[in-house]
Amino acid sequence: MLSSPEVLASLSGRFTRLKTPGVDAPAAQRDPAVVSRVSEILLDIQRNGLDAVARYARELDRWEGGGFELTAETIRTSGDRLDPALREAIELGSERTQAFAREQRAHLGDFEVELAPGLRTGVRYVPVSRVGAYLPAGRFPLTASAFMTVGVAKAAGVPTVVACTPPQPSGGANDAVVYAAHLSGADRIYVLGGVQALAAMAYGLLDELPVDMIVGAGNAFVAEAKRQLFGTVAIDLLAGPSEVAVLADGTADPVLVAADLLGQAEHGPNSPAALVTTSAELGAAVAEEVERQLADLSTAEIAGPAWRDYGSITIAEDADTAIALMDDLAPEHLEVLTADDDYFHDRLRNYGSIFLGPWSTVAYSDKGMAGTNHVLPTAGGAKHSAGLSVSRFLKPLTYQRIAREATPLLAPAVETISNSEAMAAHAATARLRRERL
Ligand code: HSO
Ligand code: ZN
Repeated sequence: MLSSPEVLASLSGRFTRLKTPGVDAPAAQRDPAVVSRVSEILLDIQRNGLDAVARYARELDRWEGGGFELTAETIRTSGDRLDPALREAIELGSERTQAFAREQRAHLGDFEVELAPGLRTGVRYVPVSRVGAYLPAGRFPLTASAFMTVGVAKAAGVPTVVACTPPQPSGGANDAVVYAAHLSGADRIYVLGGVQALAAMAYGLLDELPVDMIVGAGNAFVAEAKRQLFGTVAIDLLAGPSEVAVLADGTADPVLVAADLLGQAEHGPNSPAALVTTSAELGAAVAEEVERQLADLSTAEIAGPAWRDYGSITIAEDADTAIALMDDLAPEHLEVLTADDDYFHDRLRNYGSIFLGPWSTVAYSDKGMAGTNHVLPTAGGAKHSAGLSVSRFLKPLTYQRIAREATPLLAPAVETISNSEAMAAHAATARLRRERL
């Protein structure tokens, strides 16, 4: 979440910084050691198949089991091993996320239009056939990721969705993640992590066929594996550290603003959090409040360095300057806490997902309770892309039904263009039809 120097220069004099990030270099480029290690593993697995997958699972994840697929019994009983309140929350989040995805699906309509007499063209939305979801379960298991990937793919109508989740130190899979994947409709779940999991899904080593698309977040190795597998399979997006930005005016409550900044800074020591405000008083109050809250936050050893190194507070001269600064940051999550949230909602263009008003907080979406997807573009990706949603699993396939009577409208122009390009065979396909009239 970096500002571009050109945009900052164009806004010069219209904002001041109350807190600048402690490190000014952009987040590290891809680590060459990670890049080469991942390509080594992928090549090995491509050549040596499941044996290599099992070897990496043993070496990297201390996997001692036989096969990787969870039994129907383990999956069915995963919910029973959870605290009842957690179980209920997972049920709620899974249902809410699918409800939103089904609604979005309903708004993506097939259509057919007659563009000219005898020329009918249309679109049919057809789901991808096979999707592989990676469900991380490291320090933070992100239970809701299953709703966002498996559940939304199922809502799109994807016939086969398989999920991989890494083994826990105790040996098996994380029960909450398994229960979430199960409720979301996973057809098979494998206890397999890291690059080997992605390779196994992409190369079709786990069951009969390779998947067409891999979705879901993971560590730097998983992200790099997705990047290298892109082309062999489709991917959702390459997510970097989670980000939050808050756009607030003097009406916002500094306690909530500070809490919401720390709410995502907790993801990792390089998670950016930015406040852009039209009120210098609010800016100062938030700066103080963040320190106060950090003092008794159990994850302060992560959120503290994140705020120190990647946190910022910017005072904008007016609402439109704040909007321009925010559109340049293009944050993954954007909260708007102002007296007129609609003014900002109508004008802001670059963000992964927006949260309007003091009662809308990012964690509601993160945990699946808002229904919206939490797989969102980071690192400025929101300038050109949207997050994962049901539409990503659907291919808008076009078709055309062209009747004889449309030939005079189409053929001569196609011949003219083809001949001008010296594409004789193309021209012939049109000419032959014209001659048959
Ligand atoms: N903020 C993450 C998702 C998440 N956070 C889940 C906590 N749980 C990416 O949007
Ligand atoms: Zn989060």
